[in-house]
Amino acid sequence: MDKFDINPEKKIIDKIKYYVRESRDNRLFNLDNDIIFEEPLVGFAAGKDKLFAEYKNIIGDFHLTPAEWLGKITQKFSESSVIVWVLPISEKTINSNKAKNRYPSKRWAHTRNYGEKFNNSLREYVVSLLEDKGYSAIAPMLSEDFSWEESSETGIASSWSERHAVYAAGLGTFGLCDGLITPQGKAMRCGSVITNLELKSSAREYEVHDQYCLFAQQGTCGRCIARCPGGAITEDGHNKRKCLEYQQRIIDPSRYGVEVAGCGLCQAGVPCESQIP
Ligand code: B12
Repeated sequence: MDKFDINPEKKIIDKIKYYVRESRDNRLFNLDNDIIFEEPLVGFAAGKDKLFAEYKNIIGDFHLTPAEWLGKITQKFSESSVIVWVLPISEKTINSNKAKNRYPSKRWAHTRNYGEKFNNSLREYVVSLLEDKGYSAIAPMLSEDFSWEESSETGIASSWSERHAVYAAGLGTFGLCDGLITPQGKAMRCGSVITNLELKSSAREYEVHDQYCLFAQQGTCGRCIARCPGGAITEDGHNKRKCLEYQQRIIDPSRYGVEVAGCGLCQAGVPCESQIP
C-alpha cells in the first residue's frame, strides 16, 4: 500500500486540486452550473507550531490545539499536522456581488449555501484519503465537539478557527473586516483537516497578523467599511454581533431558494477581493 511515504505533501495537494476540479458538487447546479470555486491553494502547518498554543491566549482557552483535536479520535500519535486549503470564489460570482450594496447576489448566496456543502464534502474526502492509507484524521468543522461561544476578548469565536489554521500554514493574513487575505484574495472559503501523518510545514512569509491589509499597514483603503450594509465595520474593526444580526435579520435565504445566504459584501468590491493588494 502506498503509505504516502514519498512526497506526501505533493500527493495531497494534487488530490485536493483534482477533487475541486472534478467534483460535480463544486457547481452552481441550481443556476448556470458554472464552477463555485477556482483552483485551491493548499498548505500545511505542524501541530507543534507555537502559534497553536498562542491561539489559546489570542482567541481563548476553548480554542483547541491540533493535538487536542487529534486526541479525540486516537491516542496513537507523536506528531500532528494540519492540512489547509483556500477555495477562491469564482470571478463571475465576485463581480455579481460587487454590483450589490445591500443584499448579496444570487450567485453569492448559492456559493455560501452550496459552496460550504462542497467544502464539507472536501473535508470528508481528505479525512478518508488519510484513513485509507492507515492514518488518523479529523475535520474539526464536522466534529460534534465543534462549538462557538462569545468570549469577552474576541467576541464570537469557535473551538477551531480555520482562518487561524490557514494563517499558521502561511496562506494569508487578517484584514480590517477580519476577513483573511490570501494570495488569491479574501473572497474565499477555507477548510482544514488534522492528521497524525507528519507533513512538512509551508513557509510563512509574513511578520504580523494583518500584514496584507492596506488599512492596518498604511492607514489607507478602508473600502470594506463602506461596503458593509450592516454598519458592522469601522476604523476600529469588525463588530461581529452587528455582522451576525444583519445576516440573520435582514437577509432572507428563502428569497434565494437556499437555507443559508451569508452577505459577503465586504469580500467583493474591495482591492483585496482576489489578490494581496
Ligand atoms: C463564528 C464565525 C462567524 C461569526 C464571527 C466571525 C469572526 N470574525 O470570528 C460571524 C457570524 C459574524 C461570521 C460572519 C461571516 N463569516 Co464566518 N465564520 C465563523 C466561524 C464558524 C468561526 C470563526 C472563529 O472562530 N473565529 C475566531 C475569532 C477569534 O477570529 P477573529 O476574531 O476573526 O480573529 C481576529 C483575532 O484573532 C486577531 N488577532 C489578533 N492578534 C492576532 C495575532 C495573531 C498571530 C493572529 C494569527 C491573529 C490575531 O486577528 C483576527 C482579525 O482581527 C468560521 C469557520 C471556522 N471554523 O473558522 C467562519 C468563517 C470565518 N466565516 C467566513 C465567512 C465567509 C463569513 C462571512 C463573509 C459570511 C458570508 N459567507 O458571506 C461573514 C463576514 C466575516 C468576517 N468579516 O469575518 C469564512 C472566512 C472567509 C475569509 N475570507 O476570511 C470562514 C472561515 C468560513 C469558511 N470555512 O470559509 N462568521
